[in-house]
Amino acid sequence: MEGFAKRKWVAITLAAVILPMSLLTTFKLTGIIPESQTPEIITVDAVNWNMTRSLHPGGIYDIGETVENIYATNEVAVMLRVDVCSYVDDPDPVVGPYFGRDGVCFTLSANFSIPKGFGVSLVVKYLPADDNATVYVQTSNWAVIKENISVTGIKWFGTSENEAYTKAEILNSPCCLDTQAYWVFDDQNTIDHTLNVALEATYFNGTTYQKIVLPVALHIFPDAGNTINDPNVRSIGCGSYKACLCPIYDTSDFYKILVHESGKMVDVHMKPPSDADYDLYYYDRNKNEQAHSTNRGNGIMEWLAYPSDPLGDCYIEVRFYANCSGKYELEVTTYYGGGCPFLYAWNGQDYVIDNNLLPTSARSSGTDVRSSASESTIFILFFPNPREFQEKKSQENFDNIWFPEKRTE
Ligand SMILES: [Ca+2]
Ligand SMILES: [Ca+2]
Ligand SMILES: [Ca+2]
Repeated sequence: MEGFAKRKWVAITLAAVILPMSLLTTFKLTGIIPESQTPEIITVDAVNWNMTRSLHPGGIYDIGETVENIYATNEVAVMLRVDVCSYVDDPDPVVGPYFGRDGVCFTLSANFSIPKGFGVSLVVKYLPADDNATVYVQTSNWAVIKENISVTGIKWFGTSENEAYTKAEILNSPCCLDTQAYWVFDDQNTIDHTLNVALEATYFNGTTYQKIVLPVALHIFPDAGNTINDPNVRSIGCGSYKACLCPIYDTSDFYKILVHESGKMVDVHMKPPSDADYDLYYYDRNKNEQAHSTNRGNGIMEWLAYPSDPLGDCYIEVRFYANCSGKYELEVTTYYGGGCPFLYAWNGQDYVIDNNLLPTSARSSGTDVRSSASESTIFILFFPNPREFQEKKSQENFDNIWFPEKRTE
């Protein structure tokens, strides 16, 4: 009897161990309980944003720009949105997190949604790329909004050697994490900075674990020089740029445009703040002014186009004229324009390019614009490039067309 009882308990013990293990294995094999595994990592291309700093002691600039990186399939949707709110220049030395240093305040929103399977975790990482900047993540309750997640860890400051982060467990789908952070610079407006922000979303899709990595890279550059011979004249190519101007300290920003292609036009737009009047100037490689766009009035966009010089760099100046400090936007493009500024004119049947204009007769230089077309020609619209014209022309309602500048003669 004793031997039978012992065998019975051994059998029960074995069953108690083996049966759950078998069931566990079965459930894992059938996917009822997913086996924990190293997730497959999908890294999306980074979305970049840039701005230059200003030279305005005590100045606060509203930036109001959004940078988004999104990954969306039938399986999952993940989004990282960074709203760059403001730039603060040399603030009060006793008030944190800046303590007299300049920096950028931004809010961040991490969103996750999955129709099947389940989410595991959201991790937001902040990594300054250089030694002269620090990132501070807001931990106050008022600055952290959570839906269907549980925050499991925050490292509230980060340097180039130790990233800051917010880690959260996903409780349900959809879920989101909204928070705020400050990117603060230790240098005196002399070096470039980059902050790499990334959202890592891990989930189980019913078959395997996946991790989506969504990077956003923020770039901040020193103020562009106030004179054409300043060592901080900023070299740029085609693209969109943001920067600030203010009276007294930052009255001009000079850019060197690196386009050395024969027959191409350099096309420059500048949009000032709605409460400021800024102007645009163009200089050749010998630093002689060749064109300008100097409309009067707040918020008026400036535009000019000029043939690129295959032998050297040209220069662009954005100059403060009147009223408020603020952020302007600069856009540089190039196109083959036949060496002359052009406009579109109505020839009685269609809109056609009329580029029989001298380079110095760009409307921004104030010279009269004349056409070689027939007397029936009616000047209708000024467009900076053919692509933009075709896009606008395809719209049915011409009342909505954007006019870079209306002819005033
Ligand atoms: Ca500036
Ligand atoms: Ca400047
Ligand atoms: Ca102006």
